[in-house]
Amino acid sequence: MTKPEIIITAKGHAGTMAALQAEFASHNLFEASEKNSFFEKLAPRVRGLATFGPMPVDGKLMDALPKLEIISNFGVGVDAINLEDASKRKIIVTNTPDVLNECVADTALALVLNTLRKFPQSEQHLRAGNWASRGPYPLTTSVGGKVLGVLGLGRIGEAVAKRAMACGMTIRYHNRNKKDVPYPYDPDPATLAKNSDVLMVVTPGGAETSKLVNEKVLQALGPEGYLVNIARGSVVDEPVLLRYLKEKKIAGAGLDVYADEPRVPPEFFTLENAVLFPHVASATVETRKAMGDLQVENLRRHFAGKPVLTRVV
Ligand code: 8YV
Repeated sequence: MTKPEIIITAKGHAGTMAALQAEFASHNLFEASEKNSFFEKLAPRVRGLATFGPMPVDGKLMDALPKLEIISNFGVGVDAINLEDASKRKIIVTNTPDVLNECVADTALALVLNTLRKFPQSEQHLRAGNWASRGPYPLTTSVGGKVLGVLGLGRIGEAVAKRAMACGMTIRYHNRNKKDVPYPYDPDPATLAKNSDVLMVVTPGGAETSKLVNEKVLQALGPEGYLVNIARGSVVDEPVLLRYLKEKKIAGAGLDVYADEPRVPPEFFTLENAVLFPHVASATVETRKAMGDLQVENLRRHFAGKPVLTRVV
């Protein structure tokens, strides 16, 4: 039986790449010297797209592949894929939810701890020889007793809340719709920010949440408040955040995501009140394998005529 043909948009985790290449007749977009002729040549045959990373997948790209049946994304966030365009063309879109919840929540908690307690900065103090020459690192602020405001209390948000409570934090949240959970609900992001010590952004990306954390929200968070973002850079107004950090209009920020990854505005690098991770939330061998397995399984099932496991549209 001939293998279904797919395009792989970017180089992913080695095990996933090996599985995709073994099971499907795969073509690597990231190795193509000329993208237009690459698509033209494959257009009559390609039935699947395995997507990795932030490359936009829009109607124009879908039209360039008229036989496309499925887009299988590596990652829970599908903000780079135009879902409306896919749905209009009856193209299935799948993602990799749940398998990454625990690792992403671990990263969120690490950012809370590191941002409030300034562990990376204090380590830097030691490495620079300042402990012996200048004395102990300045005191920081406790995590226990603080209020964590979760903006986007989904499956990942719940896993973050559980961890934060183990550290003695109390939880509040805002979602578009109130949920049946034991945490107090705030009606909008600014109210949540006002009522929280740490605002934790866990919403999906995309047009609906673009710059949801704007100047009004950061102002409400105030000079004693901290922002942590493990969602998407697009959810926060980045230039405003940068200004608020520089001017100490908020106390600090812990970021795993940025507006234009992997480019991070260099002004961030000089800020003593920011902890910056390079989008590593799900980046463990175990979780990336589980994400890849799910991505491959969705393609496998689709081409075997079975329903996919994690369909978005
Ligand atoms: C990955 C993510 O870093 O799942 C997501 O939406 O942002 C991360 O888990 C990303 O998918 C890697 O391509």
